[in-house]
Amino acid sequence: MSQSKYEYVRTYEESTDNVLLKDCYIVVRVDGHKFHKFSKCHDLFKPNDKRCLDLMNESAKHVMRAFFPNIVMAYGQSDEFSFIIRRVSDLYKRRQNKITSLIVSSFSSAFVFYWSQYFSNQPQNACHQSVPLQYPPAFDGRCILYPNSKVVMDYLRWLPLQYPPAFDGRCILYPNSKVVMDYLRWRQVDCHINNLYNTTFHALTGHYTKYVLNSTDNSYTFTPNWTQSAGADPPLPLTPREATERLSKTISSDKHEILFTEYGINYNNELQQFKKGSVIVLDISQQLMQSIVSKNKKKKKSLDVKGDEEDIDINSYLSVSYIDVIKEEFWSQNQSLLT
Ligand SMILES: Nc1nc2c(ncn2[C@@H]2O[C@H](COP(=O)(O)OP(=O)(O)OP(=O)(O)O)[C@@H](O)[C@H]2O)c(=O)[nH]1
Ligand SMILES: [Mg+2]
Repeated sequence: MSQSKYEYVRTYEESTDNVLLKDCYIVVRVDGHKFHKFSKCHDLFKPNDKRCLDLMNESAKHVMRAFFPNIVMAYGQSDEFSFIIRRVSDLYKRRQNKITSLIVSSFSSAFVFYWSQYFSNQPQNACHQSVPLQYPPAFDGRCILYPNSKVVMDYLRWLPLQYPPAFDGRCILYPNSKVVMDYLRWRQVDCHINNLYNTTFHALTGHYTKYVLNSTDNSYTFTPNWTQSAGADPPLPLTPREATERLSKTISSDKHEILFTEYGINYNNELQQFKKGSVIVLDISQQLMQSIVSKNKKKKKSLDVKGDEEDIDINSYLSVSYIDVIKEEFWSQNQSLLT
């Protein structure tokens, strides 16, 4: 094919298309852009909205399926998710731009795609059809009878996206498994510190949402603004400024004490998902990995691009838990993860 005279501009791309150093773990972290505003606009429950955190997990699982089997683990809390890519991965020939941009965009579109499953009981797309107006609209009113509180709650949970959310992304290289473990410990400590602060802050301001989990079927009930009705004589809610001032010189044990003595909240009973964040592991045996590698070799495909894994139910290899990754125990039980 003959080349146009403008073809030379392509050479300029090479200088910014970094190839990531071999034999290092690649970590890509996505983070919600201005999620403070996003959560306010969508009236998310404080300090944690389980619907949003579950949606983040669903979006992360989509990314792990899309790049199967390159991402061995993911960790998420608040509006962020970190993806750990195998040390020996040759995903997109380790081109940084390609890897970061694809992970961020897959995550963002999954977040929008699955939104209605978590924030609505309406069929997909029902709330997003936009049809040009043909004539001035009129509104009717309707009265609906619901037989029980579950259906009323489902109705109230119906919440269309108000605007397209965005996520930023960054890519970091780590030279060995110890630093990757410390990276994940760093994110989990951050989750713990922020969650304890936010839980106490929103208790003080009266906006704390209490969740009760039914561990037999994983269903849950929740009560927004719970502290306003806590006990017979609940403390008066503070303004955000007063709450910030009250917490300014407190240490961790002070916050536990405020929660327990003033509101009857035992922080230890908060959902593990809120206290620890979400850990998603690709639990795939070396044997299965080997068979995928050899199958792809036969088809002259490398591990970098997802092969024909239609026969594999990838979801069955993805496990979500709210486990401690700071202690050694997790790592000794998952020794093959960071090989
Ligand atoms: N109410 C509520 N807010 C949440 C929840 N998860 C995340 N957020 C909000 O998301 C913010 C995430 O923090 P940051 O990433 O530091 O802040 P940001 O506003 O996203 O700013 P940038 O990341 O710099 O764009 C928190 O401060 C909360 O305001 C949730 O479950 N409920
Ligand atoms: Mg953010």
